[in-house]
Amino acid sequence: MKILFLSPPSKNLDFPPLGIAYITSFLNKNKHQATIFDGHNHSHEEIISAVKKIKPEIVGMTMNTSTRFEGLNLAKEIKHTMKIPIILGGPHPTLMPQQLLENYSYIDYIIRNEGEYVCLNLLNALEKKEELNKIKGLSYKKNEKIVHNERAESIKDLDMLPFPEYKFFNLKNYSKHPLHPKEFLKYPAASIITSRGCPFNCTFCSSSDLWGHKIRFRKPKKIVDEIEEIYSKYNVKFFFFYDDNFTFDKKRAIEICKLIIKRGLHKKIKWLCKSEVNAITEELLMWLKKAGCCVIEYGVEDGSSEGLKFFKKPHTMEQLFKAFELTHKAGLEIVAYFIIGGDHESLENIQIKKMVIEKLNPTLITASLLLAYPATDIYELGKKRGMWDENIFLQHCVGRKYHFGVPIFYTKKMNLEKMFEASADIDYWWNKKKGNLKLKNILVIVVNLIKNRDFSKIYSMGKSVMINKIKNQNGV
Ligand code: B12
Ligand code: SF4
Repeated sequence: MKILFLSPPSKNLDFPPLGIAYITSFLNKNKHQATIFDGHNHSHEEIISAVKKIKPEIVGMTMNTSTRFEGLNLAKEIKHTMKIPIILGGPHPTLMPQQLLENYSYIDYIIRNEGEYVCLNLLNALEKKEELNKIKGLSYKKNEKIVHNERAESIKDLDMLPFPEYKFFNLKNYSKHPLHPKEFLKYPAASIITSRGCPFNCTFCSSSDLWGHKIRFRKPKKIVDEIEEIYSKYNVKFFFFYDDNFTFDKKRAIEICKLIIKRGLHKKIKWLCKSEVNAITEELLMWLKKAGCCVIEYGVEDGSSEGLKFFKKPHTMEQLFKAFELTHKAGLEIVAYFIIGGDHESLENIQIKKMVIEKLNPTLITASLLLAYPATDIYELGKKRGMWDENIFLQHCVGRKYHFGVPIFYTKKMNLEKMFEASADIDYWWNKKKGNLKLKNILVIVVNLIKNRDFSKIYSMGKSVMINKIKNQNGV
């Protein structure tokens, strides 16, 4: 079948959506005609006119919670003008299939969790006009009733999958990481996923739910083959290993490094990976560095044991300090992610966070507000406290109680205003100190906030800039 994949025209996307790139190459290998229209930097109208020109038999759309309305608006218009079936997949449809099928009549099918085989089975069945009740992982409407078939098994051997199809993306359109190596700024960057899933269960995160609380790995040879292919086909010199936890299996991570070095790629490329601090050892860091890794991103989240417990983080404070000490020693740049909010959060805890940040000394930090994504413990806790119910995701979630279209989890001790202020203040304070706040970056942030109508954050940022300026003038 001729299927076209789309991703909503988001203002907040640094990398091509790998999920639809994986499904596209898998379907094409299995005799369907799959393409992607890269909607990044295109308007709603431009995407619709591209779909009309391509004339697919069916459209597949990836969607997360933040991009749900951009995606739904596109789906609605495509359905009304072209009368073709619409499939949704990705985080939000996987976590909220009932609500989407119940409330948006133009959605025909939802593919939950891992998409490759389920999508293939659906297209084959539609082509042969077969019953859909045996397709595991599929949700759909039958005689006005919504049916959720049982969950599909995870793909056992990820190495069976062809590499994701990059040719439909205009890589130059995607933005650069703030720590992008200067010498590679003129080349495109790309992301790679070397494993799927995460065995942990942090209270704010939906990743482990999406992938089934287990981690599955690809083999080092295939990963390095993929890097070589992207390097030679698209001239990509900076790679992001966007696994939830690239270093979870240290032995495998070191094997990947050794293979990168063996093939001489470490002299041609640089890369970044995400890791949990509890996986870090001196030996591992030595190999990462040797193989061209220049930045490591850690999910720190909080600076107190109480906070780590609230978020069910898999690391201790001791492991945190040790990992940062070793990473500095190895000469890698560090991006540290923090969360503002939670039952432990207070103005005193924010001060503790700041002290911990000074001690850890990361190159760059992001202090995000605690958001309640569907199916997370945080979402359930807020629901229990009467802060919201499932209908919240039917709303656009714009205004001071929301961020990125998702409700903010706040408490009496740490209300919305204090949270916005703390987040803007920490980001500004540390990133200014480390020289990361270039005028261009600030403008990009402000323009994005205006587009997202996040006026509370703009106000808090402005206030934070003023307060810090006054403090500096007074030598505080
Ligand atoms: C890399 C990444 C990013 C990158 C790139 C995103 C991108 N271009 O896709 C960056 C850093 C830009 C990013 C940004 C954000 N991200 Co992000 N990101 C990830 C991460 C770590 C990996 C995504 C990935 O590539 N996976 C690998 C591919 C193969 O999997 P996949 O995309 O899920 O696709 C599979 C299935 O979902 C399904 N599928 C997907 N789409 C479709 C479509 C159809 C039609 C079908 C049939 C099937 C299907 O089949 C695919 C193959 O099996 C995930 C966590 C995770 N491990 O999944 C979070 C994750 C997706 N991100 C998340 C969030 C919240 C965000 C942000 C909103 C964060 C923020 N506050 O700014 C933004 C939103 C950006 C945007 N506009 O989409 C959440 C989503 C939660 C939710 N309920 O929506 C996740 C799950 C992380 C989490 N901890 O909860 N992200
Ligand atoms: S935050 Fe990281 S460690 Fe925790 S569940 Fe999500 S992916 Fe796993």
